[in-house]
Amino acid sequence: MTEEKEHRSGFINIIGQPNVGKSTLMNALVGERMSIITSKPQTTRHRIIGIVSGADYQLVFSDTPGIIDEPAYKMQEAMNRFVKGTFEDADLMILVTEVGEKYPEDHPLLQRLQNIQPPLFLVINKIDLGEEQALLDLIAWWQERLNFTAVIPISALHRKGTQSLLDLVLQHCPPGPAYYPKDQLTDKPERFFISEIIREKILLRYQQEIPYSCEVAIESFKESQTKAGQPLIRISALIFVARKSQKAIIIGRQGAAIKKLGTDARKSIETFLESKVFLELHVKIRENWRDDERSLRRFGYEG
Ligand SMILES: Nc1nc2c(ncn2[C@@H]2O[C@H](COP(=O)(O)OP(=O)(O)OP(=O)(O)O)[C@@H](O)[C@H]2O)c(=O)[nH]1
Ligand SMILES: [Mg+2]
Repeated sequence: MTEEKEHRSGFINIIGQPNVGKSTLMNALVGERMSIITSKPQTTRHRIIGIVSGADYQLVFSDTPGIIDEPAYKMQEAMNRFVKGTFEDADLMILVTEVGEKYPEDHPLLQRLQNIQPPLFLVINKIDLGEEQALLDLIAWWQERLNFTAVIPISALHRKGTQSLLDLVLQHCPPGPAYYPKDQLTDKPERFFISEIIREKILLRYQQEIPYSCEVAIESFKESQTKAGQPLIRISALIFVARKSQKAIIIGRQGAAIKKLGTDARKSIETFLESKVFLELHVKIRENWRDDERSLRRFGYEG
């Protein structure tokens, strides 16, 4: 008789400053395009779960928003709360930093991480951009400040070191049951990911404060057919902006900008849903939604 391997599972929470590559890492670990990624900080606004399952394990990763040191809006306070929540249920914490990044000595996160219960991994990302010696100095800097179970230099973008990280994570996960069905990839509905794809295109296409003033809500999602009888998904989405001038920018001259945005988003949604899609976009002004409790609740920032 062969001995059965004990089932392992855990919540592995990924935290760090904005733009260090948390979402790129999570997608690399999960092997799916789950979280949106852009070169702009504060791309991720929610806690997003990505599940990796095997016959005798289940790893539940959480991607989180970058920590905002001085929140200017209630929305940003909510983003920080999502990060705080990850301290409560972590079986393992991954602090992501990037080459060259050091925290101020009095940064609250350094203090917060000094006494945490679960194992703490330091992942130094973007090693493709740095030099060996600088990396060694950086590792020493971090190790003087915190007690890590493991320090792993990686390049999430180039998938370097990500497999070893996954193996190490698995080794440090406690015995436990599967929390989700083994074929489930995330806990958020399809609609959430569709609104995120549209938000990603807004982040990529518009400058300055525009992407930060936008939120996307899916108004309707209907399965239908083309005239030729092919499956077609009709999606109507609302883009909320905080001011009238922003609405004009999103729409562009004679609607040119929103048309391009729509085409771009539709193509990505078609890939995501593996279906033909008809996408309708509307822009609405909701003044100061980033500070309005009701709007924030509607956009899923409670908790
Ligand atoms: N050169 C290099 N760039 C990377 C690497 N990993 C991520 N990036 C880039 O860094 C930028 C930010 O990546 P994200 O994954 O969105 O970072 P994040 O930490 O999730 O950012 P927020 O959600 O805004 O907090 C993107 O332009 C990525 O392509 C890496 O290993 N090397
Ligand atoms: Mg992110």
